[in-house]
This record gives sequence, C-alpha cells and structure tokens, in this order.
Amino acid sequence: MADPFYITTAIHYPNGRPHIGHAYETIAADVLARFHRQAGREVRFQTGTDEHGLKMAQKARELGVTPRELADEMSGYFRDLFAKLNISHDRFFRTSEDEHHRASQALWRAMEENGDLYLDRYEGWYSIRDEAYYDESELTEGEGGEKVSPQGTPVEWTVEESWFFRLSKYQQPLLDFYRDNPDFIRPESRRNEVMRFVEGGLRDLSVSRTSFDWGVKVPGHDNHVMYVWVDALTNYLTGLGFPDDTEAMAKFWPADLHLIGKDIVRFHAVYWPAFLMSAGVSLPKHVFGHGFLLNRGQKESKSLGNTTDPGALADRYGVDVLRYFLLREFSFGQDGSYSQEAIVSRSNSELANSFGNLAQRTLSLIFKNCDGILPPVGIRTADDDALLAHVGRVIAKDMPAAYTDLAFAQALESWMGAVFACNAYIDAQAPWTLKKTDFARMETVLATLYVAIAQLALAVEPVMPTAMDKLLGAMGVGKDLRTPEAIRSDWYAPLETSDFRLAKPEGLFPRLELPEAELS
Ligand code: ME8
Repeated sequence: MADPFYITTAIHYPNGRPHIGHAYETIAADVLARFHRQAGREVRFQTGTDEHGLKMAQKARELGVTPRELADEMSGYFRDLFAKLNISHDRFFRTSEDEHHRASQALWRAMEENGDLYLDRYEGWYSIRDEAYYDESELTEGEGGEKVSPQGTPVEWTVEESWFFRLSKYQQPLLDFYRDNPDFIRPESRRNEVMRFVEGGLRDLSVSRTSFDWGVKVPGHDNHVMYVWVDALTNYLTGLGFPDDTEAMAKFWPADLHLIGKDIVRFHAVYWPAFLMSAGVSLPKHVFGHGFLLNRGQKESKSLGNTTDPGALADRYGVDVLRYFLLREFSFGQDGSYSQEAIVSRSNSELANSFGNLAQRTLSLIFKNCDGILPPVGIRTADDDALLAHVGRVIAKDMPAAYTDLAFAQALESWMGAVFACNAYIDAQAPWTLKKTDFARMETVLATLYVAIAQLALAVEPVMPTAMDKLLGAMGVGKDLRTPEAIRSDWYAPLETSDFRLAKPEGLFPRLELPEAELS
C-alpha cells in the first residue's frame, strides 16, 4: 500500500458567504485528494470553518446575533457549497467544536511547559480584517493617509494584557529548517518572502486577548482567549484526534500538504512550525501558497462586498466545467483574473468542441456502424501506435508529474494536447470514409480511439469526476479498471468479446452561451 496522504485547505472565516477564492482552493485540494486516491493512497482530506476571533465577534454584533449563531448559519453555506462542488473531504471541521478547544489547550500547555509562553502587555498595530499583528515598519499609507497593513487593510493601535509566545527564540531553528527542507514552502517566490521576513528578525507574538471572549480559553486564565490563529492552526491536529495518541495521528501526521492562499503563508510557514517545534510535534511536509483570483482584474473579498456566488456559477455552467476552468485557466501559484466570458469560451473550445466532440464522434460511429458492439482490433499501423504512445506518455508521465507538482494548468494542457492528437488522428483516418472502403480498418481506428478516450477520461477524472464517471460508465469501463495501472492494461479485448453493448451516446458538455446580462 502506498503512503497515506493528508491534505488540508485553510479553514475559512464564516463571517460571510463563501466566495470564488474559497471554491478555488477547495477544488484544487479535492483534485489532489482524488488524484492520490486514484493512485491507491489512503487519503485524508480536511476542510472547514474558522469560527473564532474578533472579526467574527464584531460581525455578529453588527448583525445583532451571537457569534455562534453567525457561525452556525454561515458554516452551513460553506458545507452546502462544498457538497455542490463535489468536494470529497473526509472531514468538515468547525473550530467551535468542543474537542477542538481541548486540543488547542493541550498544544498551549505543551508550549507553556517548554517555557515559551509568558504574560506581558501588548501595545501595537492590529488588523481585524487580517486577524494579524503588524510591525510599524510593515505599515504603509492608505488613500486617506491612514496607516494600513501590507494587505491594505486598516490597523488599530491596541493596548492590553496578553500572553506572548517566544517566537524570537525560533528564528534560527526556522531558518535551519527552511534550509534543510527547501521545498517546505512553495512556490519559490513565497519561500523567498518568508525567508526574508524571518532573516529580518522575529518579535515575540501576542497570543491571547482579553477584550472579547469568543474563542478558546487560555488554560488557567479564563479572562484570556487564545489569539484566533493559535486555535485555527491547531485544527490540522484536532482533525486527527490530537492530543490523544490516536491511530489517525500515527498514520497521517505530519501532514503532506497545507494548501492555502498567498496571504496566509506567514502564519503557516513561520508561526505554525514554531508552535509545533515548541510543543514537540513534528512539522508538516509542505505548505503551498496559491495565487488569488481576481474578478475582471479586481480583488473579490467579503469585506469589499464584490463577491460572486461560486454556487451560482456552478449552477449556470456546470460543476465540472467550473472545476476544469479554474484549474486550467490560471497558473496555480500566481494570481489570475477571471470572467464569465472566459468560462464560456474555455468550455466551448476545449470541453464541448474538443474532448466532448471526440467522444461523441467515436462512440456514435460505433453505435451506428457496429450496432454498439465494440469493434475488433485488426492490424495496427504506425499511426495507431504513435497515438497510443502519445496518450500513454501523457497519462502515465506528464499528468501525474504535473498533478504531483500542483501544476494543474500544465496537467490539463498536456491532456488537451493528447485530445488534439486524437482529433487530428480521427480527421486523418476518416473512419466515416473507411466504412465504405475498408471496414476492418475502420474497426481498428475506432478501437484505438476507444482505448485512448477511456485513458484520457480517467486521467482527468480528478478534475471532472461526474462527467468522466458518466463517460467511463457508458463505455463499460468498470470501477476495477479505474486505476492508472489497470487502464493501461489490455482491458479492451476482454470488453470487446464480452456481451457489453454501447448505448446511444449522450453529449457530455453542452455548448454554453453567455447570459444576456453578462454580454458587454
Ligand atoms: O484566511 N482567491 O480565512 P479566509 C484565492 N481563516 N484564494 C483566496 C481568495 C481569492 N480571491 N481570497 C481568500 C482565513 N482566499 C483563515 C485561515 S487556516 C488555519 C485559517 C483564500 O476565509 C485564502 O488565502 O479569509 C485562504 O487560504 C482561504 O481562501 C480562506 O480565507
């Protein structure tokens, strides 16, 4: 059995409804989870909501509800969205769950026992929107001349009694760790940012608050709640049953990958490893900070109120189309600008016209000319071998390497390259003409395409699970054949001689049109 694989997304703030960035990150994680499951690994995939903190407390006050009521309602929207987007998480985590309080307190105690927590007074700049403290030197001037954080959010001068974590003590251990684990932080640009930040010196971190009580209580000091990031990061452990010595901890920790956005890399690549070192818990293997999605070039955020409902996009264009588009269109580590025109045009050119049409043409020819009976393979030509070699290379080498590297756009580009090769082959071979001139050759051509299409469908199933499951099912490719090895084995001959009959093929991807309101 291959190694287990533990992947997490960030846990999302449920102070508003989910936006496209939440969908983007969770879909990417889902594709990886499905890809590794397909390869035979035992996968644990966790996502959820980050329900504590001042931001939640303030939002609830603004709406005249309790933070818990706000969290219950909003967390439900995230859960519903993930169900709609076909996210295959094993655990939807909520930080307001009791067991999470217990786990966060256990981590706290371990850090305290190690001498890394002390009580003092905090005076400094805090951004509620980022739930982050900033150094004076990091602040810039906003449009109205006010001080803003590096993320452009407002900061407030805050003074209160607070517990501190001895982050300064971990400067060198962190630098040593980055040096020894060069692919801990990815992409490279984020790693460089983090290294520069840590090399610049680390100040001890304020890790508790007394001005509100919506959070995890500091053990032995009930008037303090933990800084929201301390408990938020601990979710990755709680989900495995920490602090008890559970089977899940033994199997899945350290996490293989924390998949997060670029704005929260510092928390995952500096604070989190320092907390874990202090508590004597081993460190996660990789942190990947993906880029941000911009709506026609503009940042979408709950706080700015220009969000698109990703569920509505999925309803309008189809879940698989949205999943494909998001991973195909942008380079994963970089920002990308999306629009509904881009979704429609990508889907029409690549899914409807290229792959959909290839499958439809091939299966229809078999349905009509061979009465749905899979045609036998006669003498293979060099063209047939070249096509199968191209597809074989893409599904066995290029795509797995790109998925493993989180280079989704590259994986799908090589997939599209193979689809183009199949379309060029069908046009050159012209089975519709061979039908009259050389029936046996037509059979071989269609059989060759049948194998190529099934292989390409399986390779892209992590991205478009519903459509590919439907296609493979219609093609008689059973669940037992849906592994990278089995689909490359000789399954066609047994299927061809079985009593399987192809039913009239149904279109996979309809041609999309842009709604009137979106036409500019
Ligand atoms: O940061 N494009 O929660 P969050 C792509 N609770 N990704 C985006 C995005 C965009 N426009 N906007 C946000 C938090 N994200 C914390 C995390 S983890 C222990 C605690 C990403 O709801 C963002 O980078 O603000 C983050 O990874 C995730 O969405 C949740 O953001």
